[in-house]
Amino acid sequence: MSLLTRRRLLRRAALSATAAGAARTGLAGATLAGTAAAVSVAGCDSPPERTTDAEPDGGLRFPDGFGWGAATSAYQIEGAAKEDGRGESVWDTFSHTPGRTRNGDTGDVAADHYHRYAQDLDLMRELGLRSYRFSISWPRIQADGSGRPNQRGLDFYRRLLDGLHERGIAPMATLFHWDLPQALQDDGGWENRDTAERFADYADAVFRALGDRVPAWLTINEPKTVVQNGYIWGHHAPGHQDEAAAYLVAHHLQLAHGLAVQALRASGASGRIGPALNLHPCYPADDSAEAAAATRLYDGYENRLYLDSVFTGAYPQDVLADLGPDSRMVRGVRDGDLKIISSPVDLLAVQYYTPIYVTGGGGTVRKWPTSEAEWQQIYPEGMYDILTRVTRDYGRVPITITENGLPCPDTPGPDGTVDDAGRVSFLRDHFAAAHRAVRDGVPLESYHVWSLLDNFEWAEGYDQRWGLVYVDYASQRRVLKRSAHWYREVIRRNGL
Ligand code: GCO
Repeated sequence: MSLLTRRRLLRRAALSATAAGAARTGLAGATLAGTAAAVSVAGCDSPPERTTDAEPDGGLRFPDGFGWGAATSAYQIEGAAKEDGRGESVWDTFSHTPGRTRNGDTGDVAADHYHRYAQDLDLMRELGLRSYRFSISWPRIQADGSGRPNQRGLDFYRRLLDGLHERGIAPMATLFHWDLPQALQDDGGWENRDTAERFADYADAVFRALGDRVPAWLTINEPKTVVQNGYIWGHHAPGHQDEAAAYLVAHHLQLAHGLAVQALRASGASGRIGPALNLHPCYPADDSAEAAAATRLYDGYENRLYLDSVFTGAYPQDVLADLGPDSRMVRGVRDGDLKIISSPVDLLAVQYYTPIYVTGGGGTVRKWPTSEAEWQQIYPEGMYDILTRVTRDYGRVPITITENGLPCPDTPGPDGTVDDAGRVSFLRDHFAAAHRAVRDGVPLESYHVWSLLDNFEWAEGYDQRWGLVYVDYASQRRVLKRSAHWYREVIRRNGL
């Protein structure tokens, strides 16, 4: 791996480790070593411009039938970790490993959605959601990642899907949101090319069982996060720090995506399908030629590695050159792989949280205040930039936003309400940026706020609250936050 890349990754690891450390020790607003300036936690305490959110302003109308929605994932909300034949996932192993998650939190119970899904479906109807993006737990369908599907697991998702249809809410199902069956990890996980084949078999089983109920499928949630957090920095499952393996994992995740697309077509199921990518607009931190060059390569690792392979059938040459011909990734690509990966898709799921500012040395600096999540700079303009860039560079593939949101220190007041005014401001600004992109020709179909419910935020456990709906984990009581009431009005008016 080139010196630039190594320096970049090591610096990001240091920044990330500092951030994780800062977050873990509650120094969430701390000045991080090496950043350009002190950052403060914002986005949650900035009051909305208007005195009331009950009636969003007029003026910004979205296209008729726009798919206002919310998103979740199986391991983060379901709980019932050992129920009805569910097998172990890498996140069960990781969260039960001392020191891996904040306070030792696990997804054993989470928001108990497996048992409370009917109540949560009613909440979605109360909000007026048009669309709901969730994920299917692979170990609930195949306990060990292969073989005959678990009927009780399939039955849970049938009940959930039927409940969505009964309430007029369109389902969008993610096949893989990081909960790889542990048995497959024991066989090498995503470093093992066979796992991509196992994923295709699992996808086929799900398409055949549920394909008549699901109009939109997403294949792999955020392959980049599995690569970076799971294999470079190690603070996500499986917790490896192996840069050489990381980009071979990227290739196998992309291959799994392509094989699942082909499996859907072969199954005869009628739904649409596409990837779910967290895309970070990358900007030079200064106007030097070095920063421009470093930003280009950074964008290659952050965005083009995943977009180019799916939409152009080739990995970006600058990234391949930077990795080197002897890298495990380059050596792992076989003839025909990129043709599989670039099997035509019907939609692209974009997940936008933060921009990245790149220095001439290939490091990163912070330019905007962050949310409670130290890695999240609050920059609504980045939503406009990434949406218009994708349409400009990759054509008019229909786009759905499947994640956008922020964590806030939400606590119920004396009257029991949860006043997350900052989340209202954040969402309003990002909706407005998305509206500008639509006005400028981006074929945006829907927008899923992350997240419907407060949930298990991976290594941060339950300390970060991202939901429109507050979850009291002791009682599992749900409380609609101010942002949920505001969002309901946005949906009713189809705009701001
Ligand atoms: C991700 C995941 C979600 C996270 C959310 C907040 O994008 O990392 O898809 O599971 O919980 O993004 O970090």
